[in-house]
This record gives sequence, structure tokens and C-alpha cells, in this order.
Amino acid sequence: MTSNKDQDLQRSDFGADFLWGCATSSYQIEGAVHEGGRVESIWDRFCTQPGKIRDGSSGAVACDHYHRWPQDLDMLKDMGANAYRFSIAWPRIYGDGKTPNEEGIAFYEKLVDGLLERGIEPWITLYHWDLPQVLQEQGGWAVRSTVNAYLEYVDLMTRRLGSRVRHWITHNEPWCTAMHGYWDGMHAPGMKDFRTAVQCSHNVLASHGLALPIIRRNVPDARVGIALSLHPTYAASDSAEDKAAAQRHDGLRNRWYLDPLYGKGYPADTLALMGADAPKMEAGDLEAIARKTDFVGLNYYFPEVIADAPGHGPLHGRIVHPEGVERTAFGWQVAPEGLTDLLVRIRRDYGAQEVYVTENGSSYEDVPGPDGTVQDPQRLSYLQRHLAAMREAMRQGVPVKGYFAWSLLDNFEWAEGYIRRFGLAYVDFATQQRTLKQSGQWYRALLKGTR
Ligand code: IFM
Repeated sequence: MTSNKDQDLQRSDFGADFLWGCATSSYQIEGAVHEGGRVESIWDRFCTQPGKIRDGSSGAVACDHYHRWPQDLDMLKDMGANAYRFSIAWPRIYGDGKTPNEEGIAFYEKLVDGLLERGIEPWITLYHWDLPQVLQEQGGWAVRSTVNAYLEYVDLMTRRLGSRVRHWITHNEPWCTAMHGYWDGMHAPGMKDFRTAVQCSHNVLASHGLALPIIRRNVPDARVGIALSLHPTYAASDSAEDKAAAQRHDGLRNRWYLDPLYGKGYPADTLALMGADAPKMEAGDLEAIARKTDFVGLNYYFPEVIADAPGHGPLHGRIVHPEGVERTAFGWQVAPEGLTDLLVRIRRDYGAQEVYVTENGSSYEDVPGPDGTVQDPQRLSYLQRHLAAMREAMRQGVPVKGYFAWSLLDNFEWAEGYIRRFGLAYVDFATQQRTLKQSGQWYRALLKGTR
């Protein structure tokens, strides 16, 4: 599965200052949902609804990282990582939705100190989907009061951790927050209304832009950005109709976020398609969204192939799944060249000055062998080929400065529950034992320069 070219990878190919790490998120790994003064999140509530999570599970225990974090940080250190991207659970920070919860804040202080002691740079994501349920009851991301609550939360956390943490990511994958949460209903809070979803996407972007001066005021040497899930979008055929459909899809998936973040406003073709569903904005929102960031984070998994489908949804298109292509166990197309294409595009079309691959990874059906090891040659090959694709983008002049593998641990994969394993470390959820998989061992050897 691995070509010689991929096996030529060396840490030094990426430069001495390159950041190497793993990414996780709070609800997916922490567990301990009733401890430390944490209140209910929209995911706790969503998981109680029958049929929402494929295996009927929840993040109530997950990887029990809340209790096992020292061991997990040791594993990161042993891997040779110099950065770790994790998210703060907003429901741990405010007990009643308003009053700061010292116990919750203390958890993240300990985590940050634990990373610094191990020589690992903390990268904090402020929002990775676990909204306090109390805010959902007031309208969630569809209403402006959530933007204001987010700004208060950002102010508090950057004041408390700003002397120790330089790198802040305002949001993880705003497309998913808005579209999975409010359009297709696959994620919490499970709504299905396109107009509301579009409004949410704007409110999330506005909250990003409005948070920037707050973070900069509280953290003088802050490096701030946002993590976007982008998908190379290809037409299903050479027909003019399919090409136009792919362009429409790209508008909502990719340009809807990139364009306003880089000062171009929302794409006119997408706004025109939305018609009355276009978002309501407040004065100054677009200027705020366009405020300068220090980097953009790219979460890359797979490309999408689009065919024209008149009358099908607001975009009059549908995703097709070409046969005969390599896929992960999740069914996601494996296309490392898509990573090169996206990185080159971000640089070429938007002039991005600093780019991090803030997530990239694959899910396969891992099974420990009789000797206890976990052999995952497909994930290993995926990792190697995507790193080679990233190196190719760098060769073409894209300023990529770091890579965060998704994920450190197998974890709660949202609507898929524990069915999808993305970890470099295998987690036996019955015993909570962690075992570095073959891919994780290879990553470790790359990072330590022992291969
Ligand atoms: O697990 C998720 C993560 O929370 C956000 N990005 C994609 C990953 C894999 O689906």
C-alpha cells in the first residue's frame, strides 16, 4: 500500500520549526459529564434522543480523559509531539450559564500546565460543538445572544489562560456547527431548517470576528485563527450543468467561509441562490469577520463529487459517490491530492500567510491482534500519503507550518458513536487501555527521527 516515495518522509523535510501534534475535542474524549460542576451540553441532550447516535451511545464516559489526562499527555510526549490541539468544554466553564465555574477552569489550567511541563505547545479550540444546553434553549447559534455569551466566555478563558497559551482557534468547522446542527439535523441540536442554518453560519462567523480583538487584548502575543473543514469539489462529468452544480456546492461548502474571512464578503452566487434565506447581519459584521487572523486551520478529509439535480435542495445538486475509488471504512474517499489542491488554493486565491493542517485522519475497523498490537496498514498509508501531499504543497510555496493528526485517541465520533475509530492510539472502551497503533508507532518514529 505504501509507495517508496511515501516512505521517504523525514521530519526534516518540513523544517525545524514545524509543529507536529494531534488534535482532539472535549466532548469526544473527556467523559465525566456530571463532574466538576459541568452542566448539560447540546450533545448530552441530543444523545438521549432515540435514533440519533448509531450505536445508541454518548460521550458520557468517552475516553475518560478527564481523569486520565496525565497518561494521555505522557503518550503525546513519548510520541515526540511539540503541539497539542484540544478544545475547552464551554459547559464546564459556566455552571448556570452565567457564573464562572472555578473547578471547570482549573481542569484546563492543569491540562495546560501539564502540556507546558512536557514541552508541548497548547493549541486551544474555543468552540468544538458542545454548546451549553441552556443557551440552546434561548435559540442556540440562531440568535445573537449566543454570540454575546460566546464573547464573554472567550474573554474569560483568554484572561485566565492567556499568559500560558498563545495559540487560539475560535471555532472548529463552522460549516458543521451550522449545517449538520440546523440543516440536515445529523448533529446536535438536530434542527432541520435551511434558513436557520444559514443564519447560524453567519452568527458563528460574526462571533469569530468579534472575538479577535478580545483575544488580542487579553493575550498580547496571541496567534489566532479558525479551523475550517474544506472539501475539494469536483464535477461528476464534463457537462456544463455538472460543472455549474459543483461551483454552487463549492460556494456553500468552501467559499461561504473563506471569502468573508479574507475580506471578499459572502459569495454573490451563493447569496443569490439563497434568496430570502440569506442571513441577517448587523452593521460591522462583515468588517469584523474580515479582521486579520494569524493563520488559517485546514481540516481535510475527503473531496466531494457533485452532479446537477434541478429542484434538489437549495443548491440544485447532489453528491455522487464514484465507484472504484479507494475509501475508508467510513466510506470517505481517500484522495491525498485533494489536500495539496486545497492548500495551494488557500494560498493562491486568498493569500493565506500561515496555514496549519488542524485535522486530518481516517477511520478503519481496527482489531487488536493476539499479541495485543494493533496493525492498521491502511491508516498508516493514509497518513503517509497525506503527509507527502502536504509536503508537495509546501514545495509549491504554500506556507504550511504544522500538522495535527486526527486523532490522538479513538473517541466518540458524534452521530456514529464509537463505531468509527480515528485514533493513532487504540482505546479499549471496556478497560480504557490505550495502545499505540502501527500508524501511531510510525508517526512517533517520524517525529523522533528514528526511522
Ligand atoms: O471527529 C471529527 C471532529 O470532531 C471534527 N472533524 C472531523 C472529525 C472526523 O469526523
